[in-house]
Amino acid sequence: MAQLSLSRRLRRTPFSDGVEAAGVKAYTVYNHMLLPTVFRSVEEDYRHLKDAVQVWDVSCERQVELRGPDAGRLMQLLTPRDLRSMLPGQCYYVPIVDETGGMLNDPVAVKLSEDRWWVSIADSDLLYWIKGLAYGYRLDVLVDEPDVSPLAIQGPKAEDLVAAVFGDRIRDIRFFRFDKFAFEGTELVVARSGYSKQGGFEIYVEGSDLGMPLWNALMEAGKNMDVHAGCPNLIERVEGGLLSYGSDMTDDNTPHECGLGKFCNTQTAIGCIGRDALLRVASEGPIKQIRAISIDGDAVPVCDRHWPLMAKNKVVGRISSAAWSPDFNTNVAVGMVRMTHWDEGTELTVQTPAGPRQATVHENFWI
Ligand code: THG
Repeated sequence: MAQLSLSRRLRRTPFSDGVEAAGVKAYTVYNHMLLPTVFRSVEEDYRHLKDAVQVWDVSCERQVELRGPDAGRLMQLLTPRDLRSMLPGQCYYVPIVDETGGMLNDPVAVKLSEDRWWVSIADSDLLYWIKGLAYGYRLDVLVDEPDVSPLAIQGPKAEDLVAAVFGDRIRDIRFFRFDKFAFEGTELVVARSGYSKQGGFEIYVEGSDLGMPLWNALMEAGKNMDVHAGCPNLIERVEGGLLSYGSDMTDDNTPHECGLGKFCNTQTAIGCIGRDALLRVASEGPIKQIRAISIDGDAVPVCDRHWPLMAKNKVVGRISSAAWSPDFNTNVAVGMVRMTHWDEGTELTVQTPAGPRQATVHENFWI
């Protein structure tokens, strides 16, 4: 396999020295930044994530900061999720849509105060859309990308590790809430969240200089907990049904097609740019939707293009992510399936690069 050429365009992170010292074996590029994908092997990393605790360099989850009197109004322009009841200290998973109802991103919104928000983005250049809206609507708000880099602590021992560094008060943080905790004299936002179903925290590291000291403190405190550097794990996130923007959905999809209807309150999200378009699709319901799919046979190859899903000789959907699951002893996958074939138990054929395989549609993911 060829190598990935590095340059200043492909950004390093405040934790890159630690990631390299931990023996990173592969990266992907996400928001023009390095994102580790493998340390020992995808399967070993998976086992360790489910059994112990990992420290993840997810700096590539860049923050778009909205600051000023119109920050809340701008935030509601972006999403069909009703934000009126959201309080400072809360995080919301928010679909972001354009004027056609197409998904532009699926970030975590962090409400720091009434007039200050962070939008913790997935892999698309959302900054320019938000800046354009702020300018076009002549809003009194500053929009930029601050020097904030999330570091995730994930796994069953995550709470013990984070408590060892920040103190027992960390245990009081509820899911998708945050509080502030001091590290070397700087107050940092620490939330109970993260891109795994194993539980854990995300530390929003403000100021790159703090990166390696914090990385080292966590590694030192976790020595007796089998802590290791890790990263979002393909197998675990497919088992858990965590979607990947750009892979599982694009601006061609509505939130309803992505199964994100539960994060939309389109009727009451007054202001949302895509509201009229989404009210139309929400009334009828989508005609295709993301589903969990199991694929029979031995381990499938990496899914780096759509794999057609067939019923008889007709294409009725496509697979977008797939991996062998040791715990479920089958290939787990994410796919978009037409309404006529999306019911639980529907049997289809998937055309993989390793040949045709039998596949089964499920209404729920594995975790
Ligand atoms: N954390 C932060 N920023 C992020 C991600 C993250 N930015 C990029 C990417 N991940 C955005 N996508 C997601 C997808 C899923 C979730 C979070 C961000 C997620 N979903 C939970 C679930 O589906 O079970 C919970 C959602 C809820 O109940 O509100 O956590 O991971 N900072």
